[in-house]
Amino acid sequence: MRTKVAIIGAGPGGLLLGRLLENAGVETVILERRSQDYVLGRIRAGVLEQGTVELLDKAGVGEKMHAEGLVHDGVELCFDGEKHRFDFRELIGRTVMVYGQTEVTRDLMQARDASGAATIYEAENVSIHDFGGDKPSVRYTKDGVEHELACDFIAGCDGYHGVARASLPDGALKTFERVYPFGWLGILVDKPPVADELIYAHHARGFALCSMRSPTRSRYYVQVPLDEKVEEWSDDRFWDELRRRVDEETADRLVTGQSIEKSIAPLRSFVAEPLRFGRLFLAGDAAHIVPPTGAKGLNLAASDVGVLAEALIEFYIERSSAGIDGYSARVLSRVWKAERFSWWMTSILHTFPDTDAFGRRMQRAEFDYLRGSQAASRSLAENYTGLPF
Ligand code: RFL
Ligand code: PHB
Repeated sequence: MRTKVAIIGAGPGGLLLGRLLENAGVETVILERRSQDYVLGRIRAGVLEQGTVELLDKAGVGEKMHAEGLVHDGVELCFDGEKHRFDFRELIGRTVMVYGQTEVTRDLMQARDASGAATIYEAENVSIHDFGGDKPSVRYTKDGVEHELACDFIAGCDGYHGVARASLPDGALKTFERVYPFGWLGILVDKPPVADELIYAHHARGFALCSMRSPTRSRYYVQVPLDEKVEEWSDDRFWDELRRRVDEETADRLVTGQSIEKSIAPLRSFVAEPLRFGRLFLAGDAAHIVPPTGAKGLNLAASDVGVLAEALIEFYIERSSAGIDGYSARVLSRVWKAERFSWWMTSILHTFPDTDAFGRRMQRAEFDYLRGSQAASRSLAENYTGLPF
């Protein structure tokens, strides 16, 4: 089998890249280790930057998102029970869209299925070869049969634990990492959200987030120590803990119910450099990880593949390598700014085991400065709604 671009991973990054390339007439094959249902069963991101919304529109998969997604003009930050609303529309004239990663992924999968482009789910033992030369290839096993896919380029959109980054020779990559000493315990529940907008809460007991997927489905998170076991968190224990961390009015308004999903995600900052090796590109979580506090992970995956698609289309249509040569530097400059914002949001909103009294006052001073300063509020709004692509 032969294709132009072999894409590893059918997460939002790989699927969006496939869609943008197919729209420009560049043939792709996507290889995904898991089944379609497994990919759709992962509950992850919920907030799309305006630029991501525009890219999904450009890809021709925005219809359902505009019909069902919730446009949010702002968010609330709550510090030890005191709340302040940041109105992004008023501050900088931009908004975000609440529309789940599951829905984005489903829309992209449906568009791909309808177009007839090849996606091989449950592809085992995927391995990548000869990407240093002109004739790269990908090998995989499907239903016990080994296959080889010859291609012009390989796009590693296979997430943090994928095969693409792991296949690079020692010393090819420089990596930067920070592992945080806590995780997020998240639950999904079929009850109306507690508020119209997201509430990010700092409390001495730990961070909490009130989010949503729709007017009838809510998503809540609380910060927990890394060694916490999800089995030890009954729904009642979760609701009690959440109530303690938010302001009184929110606690009183909370509509609780039986969770339909409950899981713990560790928090990490990670960047690999560079993101291109001959004919192999890394994009999305394969290239970098942000802690979820800034809601940037999915958005970065989208902006990476937006740049990569442009570069590959330029190669095929204009016969120019300028885009692929500049891919790594262009993407990394935006990635580092999103890393900074996610790290900063994490630093001010979480309770760190080693934070002393001075450190807590610094967190408080950050909050007071943010809510009192138009300049600081605009900076928050600019970063949260997404820096330019
Ligand atoms: P994905 O989604 O991990 O997809 C990678 C795909 O590659 C497959 N794969 C392989 N396929 C073939 N062979 C192999 N050897 C393979 N190894 C892996 C995997 O099965 C998978 O299907 O990466 P992608 O496309 O780069 O997308 C990244 C996003 O998923 C991620 O950044 C976000 O979910 C992060 N994130 C959030 N991002 C936001 O922008 N806004 C948010 O509000 C937000 N909230 C979150 C989040 C992530 C969370 N968790 C669970 C980490 C909230 C949470 C709790
Ligand atoms: C979510 O709804 O899952 C969500 C929202 C905002 C974040 C992280 C996760 O910052």
